[in-house]
Amino acid sequence: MQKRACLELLSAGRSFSAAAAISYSLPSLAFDYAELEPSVSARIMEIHHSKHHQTYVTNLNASLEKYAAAEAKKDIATCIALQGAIKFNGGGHVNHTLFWENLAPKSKGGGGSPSGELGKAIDAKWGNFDNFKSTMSATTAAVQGSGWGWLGYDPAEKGLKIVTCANQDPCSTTGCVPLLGIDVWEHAYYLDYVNVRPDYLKAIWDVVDFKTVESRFAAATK
Ligand code: MN3
Repeated sequence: MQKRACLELLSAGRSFSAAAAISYSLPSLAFDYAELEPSVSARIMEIHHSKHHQTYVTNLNASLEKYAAAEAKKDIATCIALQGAIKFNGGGHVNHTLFWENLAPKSKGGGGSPSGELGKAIDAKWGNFDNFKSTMSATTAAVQGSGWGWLGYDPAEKGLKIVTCANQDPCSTTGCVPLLGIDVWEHAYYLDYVNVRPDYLKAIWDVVDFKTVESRFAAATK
């Protein structure tokens, strides 16, 4: 990955330090860990945010530091070797940052339905909101192994799309702008739902914040 593309990819939560490497930090949440219950337990939220997401941030920063050192030495072999770690941990950071922002407790706007232009676009593509939800849940449930389901906006086709990504590949690798992400790594649901991923994918809609999804759609289509 070219460094420039890498920087564009990793636009979330970035700050510049005196060193050549860029450092990222764990974003704070707009709600308490327990506030997404019963859809997502406080225990899952705490581990998911403070352990899993933190680890992606820590490993991303370490990889970028090594990358900057290798680049300064014109050590292209090391730069190439680091690209997998940058994609995985950078994707993990970008994906989780988007995910937390598109979740909210019911008391703070979670569990609503899309309105405005997004609501119209969803109805035009899937007939109605319930059909969209069941289609996205089914598509996301079918991810093999660890990955993500996304509602994305495809600028080439000027339309909405449901896409899935393996591991921590960001939605942008599909050519779509991410609007709504659902994490289906086992760490996102196993403590609450054990092996029944579809039950998690039913309950998650009660804490999706469509105001965030609408503003992402507006930004992508303007
Ligand atoms: Mn996760």
